[in-house]
Amino acid sequence: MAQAISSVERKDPASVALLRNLFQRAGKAYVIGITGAPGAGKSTLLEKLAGEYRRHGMRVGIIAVDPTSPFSGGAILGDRIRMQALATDEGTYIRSMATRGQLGGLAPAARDVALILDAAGCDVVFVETVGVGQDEVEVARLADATVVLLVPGMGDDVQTFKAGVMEIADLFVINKADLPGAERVERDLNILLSVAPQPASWRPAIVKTTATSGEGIPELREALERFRAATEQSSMGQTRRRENARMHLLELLRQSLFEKVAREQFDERRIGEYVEAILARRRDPHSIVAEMMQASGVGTGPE
Ligand SMILES: Nc1nc2c(ncn2[C@@H]2O[C@H](COP(=O)(O)OP(=O)(O)OP(=O)(O)O)[C@@H](O)[C@H]2O)c(=O)[nH]1
Ligand SMILES: [Mg+2]
Repeated sequence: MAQAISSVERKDPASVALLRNLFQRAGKAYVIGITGAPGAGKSTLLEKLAGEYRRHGMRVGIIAVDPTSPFSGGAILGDRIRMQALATDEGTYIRSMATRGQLGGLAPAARDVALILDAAGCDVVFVETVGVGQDEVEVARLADATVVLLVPGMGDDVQTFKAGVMEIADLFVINKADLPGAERVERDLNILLSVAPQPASWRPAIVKTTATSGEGIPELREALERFRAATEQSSMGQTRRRENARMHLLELLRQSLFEKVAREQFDERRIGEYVEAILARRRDPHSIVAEMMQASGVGTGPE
């Protein structure tokens, strides 16, 4: 599995055939995205939740995404330490991925890794992402269910909920429920949900947890299983899977085109020259791009 994942991450030519073969075997796993602010307790929660699924006889895969921002150094090491209890469990597979260097963004690569874990027999695959940017929204598209973690007293009050996060959440977890303020977050969230437009068949569940002690974890698993049952057969689930497949296809196309042109036309020196030409208003960016596209044989070129 490790070799397959590395091959996909490196985009070896052989990985296309590998993914094609694995695609036939995949499609059974329940892919759950977990997102939330840095330090919200995602990894701690995941370790407990994975343990809970293991007790129900499920095999678990975990993809922990390291945003590799200058502010989060050591996140991978941190996850390893936090998930130590799982490290020796034969039914759990943990993999960290770095977003740095992912030309096409995190989501396509994470989806392929999830596919590998799925094909290898994981019943549940968790994808942990830090909720700081576009990645969280993209990861929500690859997941069958998206869990958004909130914590009391960290500026996650309703006033500061990011609009995008409200839209992607299938389930809300209020973690660190042992800290003061959890009730208030729950109350505010309920008010917000009662006014937000929702698909008629599912109002996002709210589960309070204390990841450090494991409190609320069985309830979280049950809520996730209820969501799965509600979406598996429903038209809401169908619509979502269709939309996800469509986004994935378009994303892959976008990425492939970009990589083709980038491989053939990019080098730092040339980009630097273009940038200077744009700054000096000697060239406009649209015609530069059109020129690059034409040189790669994927465009008609500038008028
Ligand atoms: N009091 C309290 N602390 C918690 C709880 N859950 C996690 N923590 C602590 O919060 C800190 C961050 O936990 P992590 O699990 O690393 O959080 P994370 O969201 O994975 O962090 P990043 O991956 O770095 O974004 C750790 O010190 C945990 O022990 C909880 O329910 N209550
Ligand atoms: Mg973490």
